[in-house]
Amino acid sequence: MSLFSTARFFTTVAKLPQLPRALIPELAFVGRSNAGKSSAINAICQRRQLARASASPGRTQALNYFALGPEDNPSAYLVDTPGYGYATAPLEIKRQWDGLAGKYLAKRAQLAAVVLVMDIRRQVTALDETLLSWMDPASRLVVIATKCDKLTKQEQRVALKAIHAKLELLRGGQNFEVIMFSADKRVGLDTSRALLEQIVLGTSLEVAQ
Ligand SMILES: Nc1nc2c(ncn2[C@@H]2O[C@H](COP(=O)(O)OP(=O)(O)O)[C@@H](O)[C@H]2O)c(=O)[nH]1
Ligand SMILES: [Mg+2]
Repeated sequence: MSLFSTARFFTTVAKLPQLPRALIPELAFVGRSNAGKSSAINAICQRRQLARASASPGRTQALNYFALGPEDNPSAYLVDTPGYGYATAPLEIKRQWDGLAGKYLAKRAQLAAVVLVMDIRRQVTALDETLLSWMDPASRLVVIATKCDKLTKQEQRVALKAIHAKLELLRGGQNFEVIMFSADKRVGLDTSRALLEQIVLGTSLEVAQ
């Protein structure tokens, strides 16, 4: 059984001081609105409605925590961050994102990996770049290039190559993996689960600060 099939809602964090104190590794899922983040989380966790369908731009910005592993002793948290980049989002929403999710990504010691969900057809956008610039460059980055069912095999190869090239530039060639994915056609699910599980198991927080 996959670690991810044990996922259950744990808590919602609307302000940084509410972040859980436990030294449990966290996998933060980020992505621009409509990239396919909720669908990817639901597919990986084999749940239809764990991460709810697209929130409206006006909705409160919050981090949603899901616990993974044994009921009384979770081995990891999956953290769903608000989608960013609504064309119509008011400045106030953008500030909230930067202030909560942005600070969380930059500072959270428990962060084992950032999982960036992107539409394989849109590539690494300027917004993704901003987000990557907040991340500690030493943190693991897993890119889920989703909706690959929308491309032919040849187009997939070209798109993956371009994503790799861009990330190598942005990250100095280090510490990232790209997984081709489709929630609809169930591509990359096992690869994602295996890699993320391995990252969680390999994260020791006793030495983290
Ligand atoms: N073709 C295709 N569509 C997808 C896939 N994943 C998500 N979508 C669609 O993309 C839209 C946004 O998905 P959602 O998961 O809500 O994105 P979020 O805003 O990033 O959470 C929805 O209409 C989904 O049905 C996929 O793998 N393939
Ligand atoms: Mg969503």
